[in-house]
Formats: sequence, C-alpha cells, structure tokens
Amino acid sequence: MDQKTRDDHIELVKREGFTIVENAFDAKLTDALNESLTRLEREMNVKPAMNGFEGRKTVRIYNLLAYGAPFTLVPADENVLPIVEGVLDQGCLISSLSSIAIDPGETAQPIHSDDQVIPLDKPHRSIICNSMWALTDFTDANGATRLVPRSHKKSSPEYGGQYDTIPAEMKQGSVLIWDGSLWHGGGANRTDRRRTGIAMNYCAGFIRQQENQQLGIAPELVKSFPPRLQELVGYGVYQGLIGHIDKKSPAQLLNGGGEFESIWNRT
Ligand SMILES: O=C(O)CCC(=O)C(=O)O
Repeated sequence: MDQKTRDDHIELVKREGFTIVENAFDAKLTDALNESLTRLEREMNVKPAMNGFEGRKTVRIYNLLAYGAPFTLVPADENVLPIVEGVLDQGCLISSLSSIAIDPGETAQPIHSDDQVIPLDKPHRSIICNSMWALTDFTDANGATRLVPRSHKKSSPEYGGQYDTIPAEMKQGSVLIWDGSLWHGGGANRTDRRRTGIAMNYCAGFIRQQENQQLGIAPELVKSFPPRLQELVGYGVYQGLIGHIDKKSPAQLLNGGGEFESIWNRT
C-alpha cells in the first residue's frame, strides 16, 4: 500500500470513524482461514454463546493465534497494520483475534462502542482500533457490520438503543477498520447463508489487551513468531518503559537474547 492510500484511510478513520480497504488479502488466504475455522468449529464443537451480545445464532472462536498458521498471517498484514499504526501508534498491541460467523436467522447485535467499558471521558484519543476481515461477502442482508458514521466523536451509545446505521457492505477479501469509539454492531442475517468475518482487534500499547495474549498463547509457539508479531502479542515494551521486566523486554526473556534499551538508559 502506498503512503497516500494509507494516509487517506487514516484520515477516513479519524473523520468518519471507519474505512474499508478493498482487496486487502487474497483468495488463497481466504480459503486457508475459512478451512481452518471450519475445522476448529467441528473439532471443538463450538456453539453459539446464547447471550444478547455474542448472539444466539452466531459462532465465535476466540484466541485464534493459539492455533498458529494461518491465523499468524493476520495481525501484521501489510495492508491493514500500517493504517492501525497511524490511528494508534507503532506501539499498538493485538487486543484479540477471533472469528464471528453470523448464521441465517440471527438478529442484529446491540449497538455499542468497543471502548465502552473504559472509564475515560469522551471524546478521547484513539485507544482501540479494530478490523473485520470479510471471509465472505458482507451485505446489508447477510449481517454486514452496522455503523453510525462519525459517532466516535460522541460519548458512548446507550447499549442496545435504536440508532440510524449504515451497513459496511464489502466484498470477500476486504477489511473494515474502525476507531474503537465508533458506534456499531453485527447486523441481522436475513439470508440462507453464513456471513463469516475475522475480528482482528488492536489496542494502544499502554492499556490492557482484551484477551490475555501472554497466558493465552503457549510461549513455545510465540517463540516461533516473527519479531513484529511477538511485539504485537505483547512481548515488546511501550516507549521503552511499559511492560519491562527488571529492565529487560519480555521478548529478551522469551528468546534468551536480543536488544532492548530502557527509557531510563537514554538519559
Ligand atoms: O460481527 C460484526 O460485524 C461486529 C461484531 C462486534 O462488533 C462485536 O462483537 O463487538
């Protein structure tokens, strides 16, 4: 992705609260992700959570990095991560990586913002930036994510309130990226086919990740990740300070070596 395209997407997230990157990932990766999700769902016998938020006809699989490839190809994607880094900063972290498959007959999810539980006055600087990878086409009819444009500048919605929304319609292979303050929710599926997305969620490096990535993913597996993915999982140190262990980075302890300069040693 060239600099101008990246900057335009960042500008859209800042102004409208969201953007859509078309043709962000290819058919080969789409097939690999769809096949892995189908296998995991079958092997683990995953069922809908049966609550009003996660859905009664929606199948979600959490902590996907724990299953290795092809999910390891998602977080540092060259067409998505640079935009997220522009909204948060380069010290951003993976907050969670899960799948959301909305089956026929599912009703609309309550409208919410993803930073709704964080007790900070709004509007505030972006602390969460989330994305939805379309593993199938997303349409108004099949449950495309519903958005309230520009709502990221307001306080949080009344959970479950009725609001005017637009569907984030996009073709398979596209990625929707939004500011965590944007009001949104999964749509109702009025078709006879499943809508499948990967929710690749990021947070700023100075707040807690939604899903605990350090205990959730086996350290031996993280050791095999490329350095940038290790950082995104939380084995880096934000601004040379937040997350250190006795002035060493978690990656140094994990890998048994490597470089890290504490902010204190820079003075
Ligand atoms: O499935 C979707 O389109 C959105 C889901 C969502 O916003 C959530 O679960 O927080």
